[in-house]
Amino acid sequence: MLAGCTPWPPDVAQRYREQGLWRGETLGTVLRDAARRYGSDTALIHGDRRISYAELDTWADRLAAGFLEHGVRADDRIVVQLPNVPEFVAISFALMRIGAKLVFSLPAHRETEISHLVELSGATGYVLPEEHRGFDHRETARKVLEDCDTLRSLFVLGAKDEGFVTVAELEAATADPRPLPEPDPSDVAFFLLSGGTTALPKLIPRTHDDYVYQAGRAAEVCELSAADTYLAVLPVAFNFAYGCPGVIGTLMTGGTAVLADTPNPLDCFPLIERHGVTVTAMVPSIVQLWLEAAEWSEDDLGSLRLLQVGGARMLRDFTARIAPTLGCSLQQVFGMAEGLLTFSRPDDPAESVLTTQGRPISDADELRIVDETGAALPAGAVGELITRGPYTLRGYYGVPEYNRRAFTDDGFYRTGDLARLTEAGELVIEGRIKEMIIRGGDKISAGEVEDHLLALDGIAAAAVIGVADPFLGERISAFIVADGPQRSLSDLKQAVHARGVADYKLPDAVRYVPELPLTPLGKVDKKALAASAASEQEG
Ligand code: OOB
Repeated sequence: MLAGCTPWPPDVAQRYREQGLWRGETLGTVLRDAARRYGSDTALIHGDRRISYAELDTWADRLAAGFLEHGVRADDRIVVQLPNVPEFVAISFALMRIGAKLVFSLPAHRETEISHLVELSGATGYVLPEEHRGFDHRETARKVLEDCDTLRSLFVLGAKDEGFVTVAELEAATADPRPLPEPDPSDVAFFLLSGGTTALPKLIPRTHDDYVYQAGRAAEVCELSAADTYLAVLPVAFNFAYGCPGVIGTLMTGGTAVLADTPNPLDCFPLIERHGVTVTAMVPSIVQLWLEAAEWSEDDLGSLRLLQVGGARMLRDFTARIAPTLGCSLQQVFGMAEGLLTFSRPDDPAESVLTTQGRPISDADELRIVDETGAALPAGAVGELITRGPYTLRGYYGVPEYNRRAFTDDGFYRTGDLARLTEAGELVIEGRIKEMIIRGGDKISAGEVEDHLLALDGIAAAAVIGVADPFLGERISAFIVADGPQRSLSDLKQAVHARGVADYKLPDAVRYVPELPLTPLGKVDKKALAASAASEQEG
């Protein structure tokens, strides 16, 4: 495995292989096999473009030759920042076939994030779009090239420009007829970014073995087949849309992946009707938009059979609206770029689907709920979720000090999520440990206060954060999007109090906002809320 990454212990790896979980296949061969089986079937759709399995396969080979010709080698780290376009998929397979390690960056990333990723990974190359949503990424690329010593090559999807190799130039390379040396399936295929809300992202090494297993297993649980059409609503660089089962799982089962430019229902609903989309995945804030749009939209969503929703907490009132409004089954998903996935299953009891995040996708996933001392808690008790398994990382890239805190001695990843397990083994996420507000010594889960606020009439959305306070250490600050009359702070406190809640959990301050700030992935951006609370305090 690439230096700086933490391999699974040899006996564990051997067990995963013996159990047939790790198949010893690279993602590059997975596409090769799919092209053999599904040849002329449509693999990808974007706008008016349709790309067959066979075309995608040879395209990836041509691009691989192009990258080699332009100096990319096995083990080079390459930051890839592309929107949802077929080139994203072809380029990712091309680099994986060479054995180069992709670092998936999001379209919303700017100079700070890209420099950080290049430095953290020691990247030698950066693949970018010329322009995306009105932003010229070439400017960023030039600055990053100047600032980061390791970076040598800039690859642009767009017109020829000084200092850039275009994707068209890569495609024009003549493939060496000799087959490329096959990368080691147990080695890193790419790096995903941690969704850390407090710091810049860390790099999560994902191996061919672990990711082929994850995407394939996720596809099985979703009962994907060649008859399915998956709509990539979220950025494909996001684990959820890439391989849970996402685009990779769809390609493994012979289906078609449609790439959406935005998650907006105005873009997505017509795609569902036009291509007969059967499955898609999104975060709750996008579902909210879809539910509103479905009320008036005339697009036919009848083909949709499964909607995967995950990434942030949802209340039962909300989950209960999804299936009836969109006319498909809801699947709750708890996931993380680090690995572990839990899905509710099509045949789970209706109430479980509405109120739990389902069960792990693999029997080999190990989940424990532990207290502050690390002692395991019984079913029903809330504590920190820790996990290990065949597709959950054993260490972030190049941060040994941090890894000592983020993992237990026996290799469990400390998720930082507060959760409980039901008697039936379903996971229920209750909040984030780091979103624990410590107010005058009392510990309060932000999620719990948010749930109480959301249960009141006239509140469409609520986010709660801790704000530094000279007397209490922290006080509870609530940001509310109202869809009814706004309550004064004292009325709000009374209303929450009337729900039978301890006084120390009542908000100390409330601010009404037109909407909550969201991260690029559509989760509430608590960092932005904290910054706005801090600037108000100063002012
Ligand atoms: C997904 O991945 P990340 O890496 O962006 O974020 C992971 C974190 C989890 O640790 C948890 O705090 C939160 O997001 N989360 C949820 C959740 N699913 C994820 N919190 C409550 N309920 C859920 N259902 O967000 C992600 C990756 C793959 C599939 C789905 C989501």
